[in-house]
Amino acid sequence: MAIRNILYHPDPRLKKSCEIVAEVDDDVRALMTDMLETMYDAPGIGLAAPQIGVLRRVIVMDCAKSEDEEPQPYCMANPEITWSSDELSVYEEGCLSIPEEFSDVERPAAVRVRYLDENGAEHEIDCEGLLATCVQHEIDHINGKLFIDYLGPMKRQMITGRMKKRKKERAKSTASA
Ligand code: GNR
Ligand code: NI
Repeated sequence: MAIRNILYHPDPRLKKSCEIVAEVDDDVRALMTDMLETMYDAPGIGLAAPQIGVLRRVIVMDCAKSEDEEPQPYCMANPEITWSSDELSVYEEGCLSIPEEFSDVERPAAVRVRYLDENGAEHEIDCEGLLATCVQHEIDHINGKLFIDYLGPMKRQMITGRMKKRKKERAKSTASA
């Protein structure tokens, strides 16, 4: 078990479409465990493998409402949206790979998702509310897409510009440390 480093936008690895998982083996299970640990530590409600530099179709989520509520971890390999509602909803989204930036994104309010769990068993579940938003955000990651890709070019460039500036500042402070 290990907390992994999260990659920050812009990074070419966050723009790649990820590889299908041929088999949910011990290697994939270890990846899922590390991803959950990294996500809870951050903290975040979801994490996709490319965010830790692993270009495979694996995501994890936990959208439990509060700290007192039971944890609701999901580990998914090869998640696929098999149905989307016509109804849309807007959430203010954030991303662990784009820290401190938040924007409204409109997406289908409900989706059905088919995936393999940590044992390789197939499931199909209906998601609504925050879980629906989160699972679409994570599936976008494994297709090389970020929530800022839904914004207009001006907003997207503003955010990317700020992220590049912070990347330089981080590089400077580690060089002088
Ligand atoms: O922690 C996260 N919060 C969040 C809030 C609204 C919509 C999506 C998300 S996912 C994000 C974690 C993350 O970056 N997952 O890829
Ligand atoms: Ni994200």
